[in-house]
Amino acid sequence: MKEELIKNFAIPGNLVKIQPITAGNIHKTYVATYLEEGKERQYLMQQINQYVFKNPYEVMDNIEGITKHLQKELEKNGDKAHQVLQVIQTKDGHNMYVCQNEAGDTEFYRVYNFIQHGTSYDTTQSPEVVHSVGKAFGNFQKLLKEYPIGTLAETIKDFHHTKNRYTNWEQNVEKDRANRVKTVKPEIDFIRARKEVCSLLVDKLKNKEIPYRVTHNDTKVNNVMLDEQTKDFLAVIDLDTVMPGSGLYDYGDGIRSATSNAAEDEADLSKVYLRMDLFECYTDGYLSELAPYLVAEEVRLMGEAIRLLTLELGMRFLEDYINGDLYFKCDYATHNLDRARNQLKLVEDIESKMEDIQGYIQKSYEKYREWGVTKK
Ligand code: GN1
Ligand code: MG
Repeated sequence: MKEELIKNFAIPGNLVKIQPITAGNIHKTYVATYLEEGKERQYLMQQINQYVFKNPYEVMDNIEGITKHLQKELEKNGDKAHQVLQVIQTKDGHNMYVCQNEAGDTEFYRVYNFIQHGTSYDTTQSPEVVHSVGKAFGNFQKLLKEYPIGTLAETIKDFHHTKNRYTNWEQNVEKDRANRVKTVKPEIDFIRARKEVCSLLVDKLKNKEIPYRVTHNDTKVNNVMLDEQTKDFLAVIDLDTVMPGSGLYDYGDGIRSATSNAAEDEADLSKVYLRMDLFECYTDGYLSELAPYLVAEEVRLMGEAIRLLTLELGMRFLEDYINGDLYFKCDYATHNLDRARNQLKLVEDIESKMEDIQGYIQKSYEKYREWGVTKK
């Protein structure tokens, strides 16, 4: 079945095998191996999750535009060290294959090249890796700073609109669809006590105190491919949520993901805290690429953004648990609850370290801003 599907794409050589893999929380993903002139090459086929992405056409048009721009930037800079995700076209020249399944529902498939010599990490304790991941996302935003932002579709409406997310979350607590609210009272109280925090970045954007930028919006550590040997970054992947947003979403979510001491679903909360050493590595990597392009208000809000984005995800996991696990893929009954508790514990820890966090950001920013200016 999947063999038949991938044959609709213009991939050179012969298909050797295609296998499902567990990657990400959203799409169904398969790795296909092709033999081309004696060499094996791998490709990634994904079935787009339509519960999450209501308009796959917009998703793929965004991604095609972004990847072409990134490719041009690399060529312009003579950059041979980095790669860009490539959208493989179908044999009849489309960026997706659209078909009907047996039940008569429409399905959408896309294929990407596999980043050569690349590896990614779901969690890491390596300072080198964390520095490279920070650098990768800083570089991504830098390369897209001239991209015509108005041409990008909003692939998930109000994705990081934490204020609206809070309102929806309250409504879902009220509905209590899966009859689970009674089991999560302390978590609900924790989030309610932080209601005001949820408005911070959306209000700043609205008042034009910080600019809209082309942002990735899902800066998880495993969304960067690194060189297996050197651990330098090769490419940023998972471009479904590239949209207009605040650069602070990317920084906050990146620190949340890359610098926690434990996996996102670790249930032993004593292991969950922000590692200051890793936080410093990520921040240096990020600002070494981006510092000269940031406005002062963005820098001032970076620490708060870490707290906000972590709170937002904690709220999303809890909401999905309350709703009966409709959005995130789950491996067991309380998976979303463990994820939510994990993120809320991280919020608490970030709050206790906020002064040191923002102090370091300021220091690192001063260093790389000077560096950026003198280097030009
Ligand atoms: C999802 O697809 P993946 O696993 O990279 C989610 C992110 C969450 C993340 C948490 C489109 O990302 O927003 O931060 O899970 N993506 C979407 O693990 O909702
Ligand atoms: Mg991903």
